[in-house]
This record gives sequence, structure tokens and C-alpha cells, in this order.
Amino acid sequence: MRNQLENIKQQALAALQSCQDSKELDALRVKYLGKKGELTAILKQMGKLSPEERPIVGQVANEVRQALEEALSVRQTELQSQALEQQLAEETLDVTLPGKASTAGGLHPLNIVLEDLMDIFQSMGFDVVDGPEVETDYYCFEALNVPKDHPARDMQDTFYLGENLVLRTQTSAAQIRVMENRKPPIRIICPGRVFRADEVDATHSPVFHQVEGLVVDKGITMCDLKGCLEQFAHEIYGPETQVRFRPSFFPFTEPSVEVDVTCSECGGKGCRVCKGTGWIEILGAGMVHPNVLRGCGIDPDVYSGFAFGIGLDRLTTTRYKISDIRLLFENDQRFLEQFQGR
Ligand code: 2U9
Repeated sequence: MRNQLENIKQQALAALQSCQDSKELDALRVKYLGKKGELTAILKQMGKLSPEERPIVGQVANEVRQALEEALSVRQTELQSQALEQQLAEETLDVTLPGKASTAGGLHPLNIVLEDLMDIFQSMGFDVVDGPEVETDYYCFEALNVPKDHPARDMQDTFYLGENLVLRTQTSAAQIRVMENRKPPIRIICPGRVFRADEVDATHSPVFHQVEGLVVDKGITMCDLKGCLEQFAHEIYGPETQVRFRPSFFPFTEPSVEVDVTCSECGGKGCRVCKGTGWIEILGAGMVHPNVLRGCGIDPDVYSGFAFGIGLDRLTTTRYKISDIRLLFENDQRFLEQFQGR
């Protein structure tokens, strides 16, 4: 039995030396010192020994257990420090390496163009005003001289939130409030999101952006409208750009015009962008209808005004040659990062 104990000790010590991780080490602890381990199995047979042999073998067994426990503990410390060294080697940090530059955000292209527009109009003395996106039927249509049977009021063109509430189809509603609350002279632009129940395609979106403008004072004429919008077109497209005014119709202005500029792609010769005409339409405008002024408590015999509406999305897509309006609404990082620093 002494020999058996000595053999177990030698085997266990050899196994400990070749063991490579703490999981293996635990398995060895169970194998040799556990309840069903090899040492315990031998101790269970001690009953068979004579009373003289028992204390001697018992002492050897205790020495073997003690030696194995010590060896296990030493090996455990060794393995732990080996594991720590390996971890430290793997996680070595080179603090002299250059850091990763953090990417800076940028303005959305719509905001770049909007800031340009605001700069231009603010330098001409316009204030910027804001208004709610949910409007009453009165502010969106009635006050703008849009009759009850006008197609714009159709459920198919306008998002109705209730009998009397709509998502605004133009930002003019906010300008009506300014006219109700301020005395002329008034010179404002009103940028914002507007909504129309359009089918979505490359050039149409049910949500889009407008910048509308309004000037009301004594003695405002079509000449003021022309001068202001020509100045705006030259600032946006360059002084060589020609501007033309075509008669048009809007319920809220009389007379009404649509404004074209020479195509910046072909310089007016005619190309795919301007569909061969040499001209690109950029906005609608007109002299504020006397009914609109009167409805806001402004006497049309004393005051007159002009108003205009610019589609911000189209201005942005043509400036940056963006082929599909939907790109402006998807917030795809790969699209947006092309405008960084502009
Ligand atoms: C008030 C009175 C009149 C604003 C105007 C237009 C002409 C116009 C379009 C441009 C592109 C809408 O986004 S678009 O589809 N707008 O053509 N807007 S006159 O007239 C007003 C505004 C306020 C009190």
C-alpha cells in the first residue's frame, strides 16, 4: 500500500507539471484528492491493514495528500501568472500610435441651401418667421382666397386630420398670422415643411420644403417683385443668369407669375436637364390678392404687397445634381457625408 501511495504521488506530480490550464488542474484535483479519487480509494482499504501497519500507512497517506495539495496550489499560482502574462502580452497597447480621427457631422444639403436663401433675404431686410405644421382650414385655404371648391382642398391633395384641421400645404398660413398681428411694413420669409398627398417618385414626395416670402407696404408694385426676385436669382445662380417672368395663376396673388432662369447646365442652349427649352422654373410669385390683405385687416386701397414661393427640394436637387428627391429624406450616411464641409 505504501508503494501504491508513492506511485500515486509520482503520477500526480508528473501530471501536475504537464497540466496547462486551471480547468485541467481542477480535473487533476478531483482525480487524485476527490471523494472518488485515487487517494481516497486507497484510504478506504486501510481497514484491511493490521493495527500496527495502519498508523504508518495513515501517516504516509497524509504526507502524500499534503504534498499533492501543496503542489496543486503552487501549480495553480504558476498557471494564473502565466495566464496573466499572456493576457498582458495580447492586450499590449501602443500609446504612441496615432489616434482615430472622429468624423465631424455636417449640414443636411437642404439646410445648406436654406442657409444661403436666408442669408440672401436677410441681407435684403427680411425677417425669418416660423409657424405650425398643423393648420386650420381657415389659415391654410380660406384666408388665402382659396375657394371651397378649389382642387387643392380635395382630400386627394391635402392630408386632413379632422374636418377643420390639415397638415399645411404651404407655409403661407404662418404669414397670414403675421399680417393679422403686425402693421406694415412687413418683409418676411417663412421656411418650413409642407405636406401634400402626392404619390412618391423621383421628383415627388408627400413631405417637402418651401420658403415663402411676403412684402407688404405702401406703394409696393410689380417692379419691387421683379427687382427682389432677380436679385435673388443672381445671387443663387450667378450674375450672368437671365431671369424671365411668365404670367400664371394662383388664387392668393393677382397678377401671378412663374419665374424661370436660364439653365445652368447648358447656359440656355437647351439640354436634357431643361428638356431642350433653355429655361428652368425656380419659383412662383405675384401681387398679394386684395381679398387676402382685406381678410387680415389691411386696407388694399392703402397697402399692396408681393409674395413668392420657392420649392427648396428642387432648388437643392438641381444645385447638387441629386437624381432622386427621396435621397433628401432617407438620411443615408453615405449620401449625407458627401456634403460635409460645404
Ligand atoms: C400670402 C399670400 C400669398 C405665396 C406664393 C407661390 C406663388 C408658388 C409654389 C412654389 C413651389 C409652391 O413649393 S411649391 O410647389 N409656390 O408658386 N407661392 S405665390 O403666396 C403668398 C404667400 C403668403 C399671405
